[in-house]
Amino acid sequence: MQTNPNCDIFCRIVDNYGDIGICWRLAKQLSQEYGWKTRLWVDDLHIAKRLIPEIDSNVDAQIINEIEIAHWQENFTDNHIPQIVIEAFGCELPESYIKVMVTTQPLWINLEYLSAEAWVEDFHAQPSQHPTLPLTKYFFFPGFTENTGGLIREKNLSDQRSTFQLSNEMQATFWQSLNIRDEPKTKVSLFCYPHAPVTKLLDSFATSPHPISCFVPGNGLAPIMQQYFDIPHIEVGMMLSKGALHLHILPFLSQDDYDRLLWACDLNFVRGEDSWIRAILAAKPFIWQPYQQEQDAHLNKLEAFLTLYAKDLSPETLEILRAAYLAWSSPNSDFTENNLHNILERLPELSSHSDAFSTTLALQNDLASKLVNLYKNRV
Ligand code: TRH
Repeated sequence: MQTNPNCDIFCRIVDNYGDIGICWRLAKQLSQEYGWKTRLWVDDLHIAKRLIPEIDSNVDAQIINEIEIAHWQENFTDNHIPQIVIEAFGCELPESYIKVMVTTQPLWINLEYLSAEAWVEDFHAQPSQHPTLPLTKYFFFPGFTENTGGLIREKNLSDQRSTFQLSNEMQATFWQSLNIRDEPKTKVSLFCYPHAPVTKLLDSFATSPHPISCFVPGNGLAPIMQQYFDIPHIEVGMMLSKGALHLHILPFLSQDDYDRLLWACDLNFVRGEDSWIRAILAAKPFIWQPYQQEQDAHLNKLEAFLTLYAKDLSPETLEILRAAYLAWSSPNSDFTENNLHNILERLPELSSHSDAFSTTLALQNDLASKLVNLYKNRV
């Protein structure tokens, strides 16, 4: 009988939370659903602790949720090579480790960033020979079609999400846990890069014909909020009002609570990669701000996603959505009241569209199961 394989995931935290957010989510799924003995190498335990609060940042090796979290430091000496090695986002494995890999020949995966661009299908799962050593690395591209690596999606996610969305009691408990009184306002969550036209969005909320509750988790936008409301400091738990806008400052939530926030809101502003995927899987309307890239390459990603996501929308709604996405994410963008108010008017159509899109995606195999199959086909 075959025993469950060991797997190392290497994560270098470039900036923000997406790298560790994705690696931690994948590590949990491989361990919990497939029994893989997973070790997660992270170079910055302090940032990782934001997402994994159980981490003791003074400890170089610790077990959390049956996953070993190991501190990846400059003087890397470990030479226990598992059956599967996942290098997240081309983070470059330690040289000493690669040399030992030559002897043991693990399945070496380079996990790439998500994109809806068509070329992804051609590059997914393609091998690449190491330039000097007898080693092969496979490029694993997440994506939205069956010919890509799929999306990270836990087995019970859809069920958990729909149970929560159908239960007034579960939602009430969630809002209570955040000390928020659940009122009949349009609920919007806001997670974005600070260079987004946040002030214009807040103005659009303030002039909305319907009251808006806006929830801002984490402190990334605190300086903007401070200036906008002209107050000396921002604290978790504050509720700030202007016109139709009621803005709630939330703590940085656990990944599970952040999911619940996305499930409970009527519209979600998300960014980067992992919050984007979670918003798609929340089956609610969302506006995505891609991670800014040189020469505006992120706008190609944005267009590719819109083409795929919005193809079944009515032409008017597609135009409204596209205008809002571009206004939110283009450099020097001019996000206007109309952008927001048009979206709010179309929420019912966008909502059933998002629901249908996430249902279609749920029929595809998820990223972890595709990884596991790649491994199984090799042994
Ligand atoms: O933090 P990000 O901007 O990460 C980015 C992207 O991944 C980008 O592609 C990459 O190149 C760059 O990092 C280096 O956004 P992202 O991907 O949405 O990751 C945020 C993570 O934080 C995600 O796992 C959700 C989690 N999160 C919480 O757990 N609690 C919270 O309250 C919030 C707001 C987020």
